[in-house]
Amino acid sequence: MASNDIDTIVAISTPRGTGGISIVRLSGYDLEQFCEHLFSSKLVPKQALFKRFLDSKKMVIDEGIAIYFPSPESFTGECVLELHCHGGHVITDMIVTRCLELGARMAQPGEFTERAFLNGKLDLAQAEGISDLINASSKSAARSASLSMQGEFSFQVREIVEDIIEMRKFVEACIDFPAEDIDFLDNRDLKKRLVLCIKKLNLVIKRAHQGRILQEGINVALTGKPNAGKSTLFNLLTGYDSAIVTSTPGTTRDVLREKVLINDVPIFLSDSAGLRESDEEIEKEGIRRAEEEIKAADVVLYIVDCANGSLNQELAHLLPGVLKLCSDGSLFAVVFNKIDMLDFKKSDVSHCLYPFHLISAKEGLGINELKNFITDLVGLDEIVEGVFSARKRHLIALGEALKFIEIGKKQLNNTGSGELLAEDLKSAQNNLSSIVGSYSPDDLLGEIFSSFCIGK
Ligand SMILES: Nc1nc2c(ncn2[C@@H]2O[C@H](COP(=O)(O)OP(=O)(O)O)[C@@H](O)[C@H]2O)c(=O)[nH]1
Ligand SMILES: [Mg+2]
Repeated sequence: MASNDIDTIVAISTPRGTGGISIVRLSGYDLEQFCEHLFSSKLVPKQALFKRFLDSKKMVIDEGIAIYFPSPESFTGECVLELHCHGGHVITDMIVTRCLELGARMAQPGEFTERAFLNGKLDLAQAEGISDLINASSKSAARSASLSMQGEFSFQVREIVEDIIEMRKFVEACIDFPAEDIDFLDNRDLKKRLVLCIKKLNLVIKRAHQGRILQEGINVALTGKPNAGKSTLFNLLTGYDSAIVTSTPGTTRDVLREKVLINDVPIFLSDSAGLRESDEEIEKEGIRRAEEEIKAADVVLYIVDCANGSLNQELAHLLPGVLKLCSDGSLFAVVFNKIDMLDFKKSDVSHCLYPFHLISAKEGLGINELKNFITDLVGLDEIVEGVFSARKRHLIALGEALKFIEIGKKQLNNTGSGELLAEDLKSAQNNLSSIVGSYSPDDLLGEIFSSFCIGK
């Protein structure tokens, strides 16, 4: 598209509200005329200049700083103008209105970053890193998003793509020139490269998996029989008494949800009704909702009152029913509570088939260890160095790429067929390329950028 066909977009890039300053940002190509009308003077590239922002009658709307970044040396790659005005709804709206009068249109969410992507300023994973950085809810999430933004994730993906391209060149040459008679089965080097590629992919997947958890958090459902101490634990972990705790079984009916940071990991914790047979209408509905929580959770913590006499019976009978409710890929663990009430040791439950931990929610015993237990459970035991932020779509693409390379390797071993391997390598490459955006359908781009905030 010719540069003069591109709309000039405008948006308030700082949060709405009152503050010291607000930044109104424009991106497009014909910003010279904006400057002339808005300040009655020209701008010097890349210099912060004190200016008076004028309305159509040359009345001063506000005074502030204007910085002009001529194309291509700007965030979007187009000409960008930043207007730093006083922070307040009315002033910023008046400046935006003036820009609209001068021919700009309001930017769509993420449109500045989308333009940066389309102009080759950053790739898709970097663009997503920016959005993740803005939305980060913990220091680790911000650190990992910053690495993605700086291109670390893309770099590692591109490195694997290059390996795959090299392998494809070799395999396709063998197919095209059979006279050379290169025997795939005997090509140790190719096999070694496939093995190395799988190893690299697995490491990237581990980092991406951890990065996704740091970024998006995990849903943890507390469940178990009535009176096990779920609400007591919920209150302890969230830091305040939102759940009612009583010794009357069946107290909790509604689902309570809170977001907490556990070891800097965002956790969406839920407390719900205890699981038991009940004829009472309200409790039955509470149990139904509790079961929905179990189904939706990434991690189900089954709380057991270890002072209750029927511990083994509970483990043998109730627990398998709960497990059945858990969704595929979710994690399940048992937390033995009330260890303050009796002399209870790990060896007393060594027959428990699931990962377990011992606590007293009432006395706060074993709680720090429980926090580590939860983060270990989801694979954050040892945070691999250089974790970058990632999203579900990245993990799916990485998983697919790994699957294709593994199938290709098997096919090479079993049949020595170059054709099949070539196809698998191509599919793996396409999946990886979709992460950085060099192979992404338009609707995917639309979906990604529309989730950004306006002004970014
Ligand atoms: N001794 C002792 N009592 C506990 C502990 N945790 C909870 N309780 C008590 O057990 C009863 C039920 O607790 P609650 O949190 O309401 O259980 P829920 O039904 O699973 O939500 C209350 O009287 C709590 O004070 C614990 O670790 N030790
Ligand atoms: Mg409760």
